[in-house]
Amino acid sequence: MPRLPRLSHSFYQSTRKKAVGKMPDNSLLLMFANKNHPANADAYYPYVRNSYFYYLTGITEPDTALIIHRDSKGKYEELLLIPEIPEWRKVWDGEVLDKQSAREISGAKNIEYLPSLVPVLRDLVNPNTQLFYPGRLKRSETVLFPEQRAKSIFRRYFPSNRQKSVIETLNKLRLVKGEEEISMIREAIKLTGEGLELMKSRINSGKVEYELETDLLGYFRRKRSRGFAFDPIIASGANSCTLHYIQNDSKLKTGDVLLTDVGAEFGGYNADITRVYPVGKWSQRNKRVFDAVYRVITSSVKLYKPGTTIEEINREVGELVEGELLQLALINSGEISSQNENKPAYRKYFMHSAAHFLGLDVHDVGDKKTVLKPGMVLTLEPGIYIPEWQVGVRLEDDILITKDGCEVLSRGIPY
Ligand SMILES: [Mn+2]
Repeated sequence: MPRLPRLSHSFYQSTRKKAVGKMPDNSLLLMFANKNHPANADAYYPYVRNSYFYYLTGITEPDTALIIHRDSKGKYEELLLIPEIPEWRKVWDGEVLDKQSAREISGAKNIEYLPSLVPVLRDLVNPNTQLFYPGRLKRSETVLFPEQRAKSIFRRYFPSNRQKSVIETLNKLRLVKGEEEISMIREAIKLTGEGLELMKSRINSGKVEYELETDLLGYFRRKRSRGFAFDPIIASGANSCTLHYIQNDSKLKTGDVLLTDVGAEFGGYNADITRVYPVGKWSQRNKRVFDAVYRVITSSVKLYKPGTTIEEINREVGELVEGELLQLALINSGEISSQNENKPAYRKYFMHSAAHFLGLDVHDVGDKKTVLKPGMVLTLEPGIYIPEWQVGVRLEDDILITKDGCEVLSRGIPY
């Protein structure tokens, strides 16, 4: 049983039953899971589940709520409210919490979506209802994000001074990396490559993805890295089609692909590298997909030069992927000629951007219209994902823009 352990839903049914046993008739308890807190760019603070909420539900997802209502006759009903997650997010996050899985984990019969919270409360609460909410945690500091802190001091003590955000200025500076910054990124990439070489030699049918994860982490830490630059994606078989697969708890099987999208941190800077390896031998079909993506990445490097933009790179890489999908007979020319320009046919199998900036943040400052200049560092990451074949291939390199073109910083890491 490689999957991560969890308690049975009957345990959570029993904790709720005990809690409601302590509540008087005509009362209601409302409790929330912890929120996911943004830290940088699109990165979040490591998520910490709320222990009280977990104790009553077993649910670890943010933005989830629990209502327990005990009526005037002592009968109680429980309702779990889960976030309404749009279908497209499943492409990135894989199996997200849905009504069925929320029911299985928590043992609660009634599951609704979070937007029904207030209507439901209005329905259940009468003027005499005793309301229960979680009390103060031990540490009760007010949480203010750094940007709000400075602003609130200015507003309070210097309300009539002119005030302006400095972020745009700092973003422009951060975009162009200095020598020292680049050498940190080089080292992060070097460690990532060495870690991957070590890991590769340990790929075996029967291993679990997290075993390979610890091989990488152990190597990075021994080399003075704080660890992973971001939650590592170590995805075998069908998992390789989930763009942000991070559970890393499936068993490797002969004939699967193993997609690893990982990076070491070094000195505060990040690498972001994707390689795809076979478990055992390549199957013919998987190898065809790999070769297609390989051709796209090798012929896209020349797009990286001063004066261009990520928007332009996306357009050209998209066209190359389109050509490969035609060859693989996954799309046909009819679909291309009738396609909507904003949602080209290739998007079905290549649904993310081909590039992002890289630096202090893995998805660093700068956007798709930023004009490239020497000193900027970006990824190049074409991919083709075919859930019906249980194979996803992405290859990703890190590239420095130079005066006359670019330098592929990760060229030493074999495909
Ligand atoms: Mn990336």
